[in-house]
Amino acid sequence: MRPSHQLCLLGLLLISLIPSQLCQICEVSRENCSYLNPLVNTMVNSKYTKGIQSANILLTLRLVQIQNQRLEQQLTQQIQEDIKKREPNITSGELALAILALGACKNSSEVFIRDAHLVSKLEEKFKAEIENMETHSDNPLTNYYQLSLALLALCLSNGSYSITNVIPHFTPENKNYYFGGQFSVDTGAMAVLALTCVKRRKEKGEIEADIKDLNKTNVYITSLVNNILSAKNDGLFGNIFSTGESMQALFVSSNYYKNQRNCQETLHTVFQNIFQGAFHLPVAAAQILPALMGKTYLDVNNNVSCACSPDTFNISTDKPVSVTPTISPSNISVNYSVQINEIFNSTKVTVRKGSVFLDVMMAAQKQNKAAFCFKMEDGLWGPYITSVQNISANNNDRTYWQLLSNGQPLSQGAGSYVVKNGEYLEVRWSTY
Ligand code: CBY
Repeated sequence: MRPSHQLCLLGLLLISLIPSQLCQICEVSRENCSYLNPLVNTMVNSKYTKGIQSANILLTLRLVQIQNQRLEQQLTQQIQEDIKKREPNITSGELALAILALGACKNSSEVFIRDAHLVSKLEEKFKAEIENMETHSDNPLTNYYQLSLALLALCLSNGSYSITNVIPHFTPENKNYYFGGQFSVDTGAMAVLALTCVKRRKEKGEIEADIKDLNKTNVYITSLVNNILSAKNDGLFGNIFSTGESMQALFVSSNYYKNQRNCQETLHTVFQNIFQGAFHLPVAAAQILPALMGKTYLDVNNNVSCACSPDTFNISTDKPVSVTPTISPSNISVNYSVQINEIFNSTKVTVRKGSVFLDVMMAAQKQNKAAFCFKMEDGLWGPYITSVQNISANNNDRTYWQLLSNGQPLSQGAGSYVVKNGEYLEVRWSTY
């Protein structure tokens, strides 16, 4: 554990002890530690029922050494059971996160990872992603965020992959870094972490690679970092939900946070968002907390024993800020439409004040099933709309149902976005 991290956890060391090489990391100082309490409380006090999908939460608990044995045990068990039950259908990114979380520090899951052959299963899933790209016009089975997670987990857990075959797929020119023409900062950040892991292992002589491949890796990292930096807005990268992982990418591969002003700018906006309750979903809290405590996914180290530091966060047992906002008795009315190419189906619906996008979709469906019927799947980020009017999203065609308000794409899902009176809401059949 780095000294400055201990400061946050234990409040023991003086700032002057922090070695200067750590200046590239932008983490919350000891006196501001309490700003992180809402994030920790959300993670610790939420109900987890989603099996392997909760791997992201366990990974963060272990990385930042939040001691909660009951929760760690519960999540570990759920993840292992889900792997046994759903293995062939688990995606590459889910399995990668599970391997990272279960093996984040020295613990008894090591045996499970080995006996269930998780690393070789991930190698297979990674290959299948690349094969799908070869047969489906460069489209992976899932997406590049997951492909990057898979490469990262393989790199950290000594899995095998051919650098010469894999690295060219990560060229920043690849369309999979872009959704609807816009650079996906989350995806770029995860790719930087994965490529930096490969680069470091090669530099340390732990893996063999051609010098040409190493040079390519360096060029790709630099270019992806520049794309992340170009997506800067008010100290955030992309939006608030991509900032944590972007910070991690910048920590491991750039000097951006050497400048304290850059760090203060990011932390200021992140704190504001914490106050406003932006991180009410445990996954959102889990994805930003490591960076705020100066940690990155590259710190996953299965040789370090799992934490036994005292609880220093003020973990309350209160329920976290509710996901469903308090519904007040007054009603609001919004416009809702479904757009498929040039065809629009529009309606006006009345919902309770404080309702979310999904409530509007359900009210419209009740009004007119033929025009507004839809299906969804429950994920870590809440409901994901899979089909509307029986037209389904498909990764091989890069199609999905986009959510918009007043013509602008939303940065929250259907279960989180709180609608306003008079707003024009839309689900649009789109390609990404
Ligand atoms: N995780 C994944 O595989 C998801 C990767 C991710 C890059 C993710 C964002 C980033 C993250 N940190 O987890 C991602 N979204 C992807 C890849 C996608 C595509 C999914 C299809 C595929 N090929 O796998 C796709 C279709 C482009 C997509 N996201 C769509 C949407 C919209 C969902 C609408 C619907 N049909 O329900 C939506 C709502 C955007 C819109 N306006 O339509 C959307 N995503 C959002 C807002 C988000 C953010 C969620 C933020 C929040 N608070 O709810 C996101 C964090 C995330 C999840 N998407 Co996508 C990005 C952000 O805003 N920073 C790995 C797995 C193991 O867990």
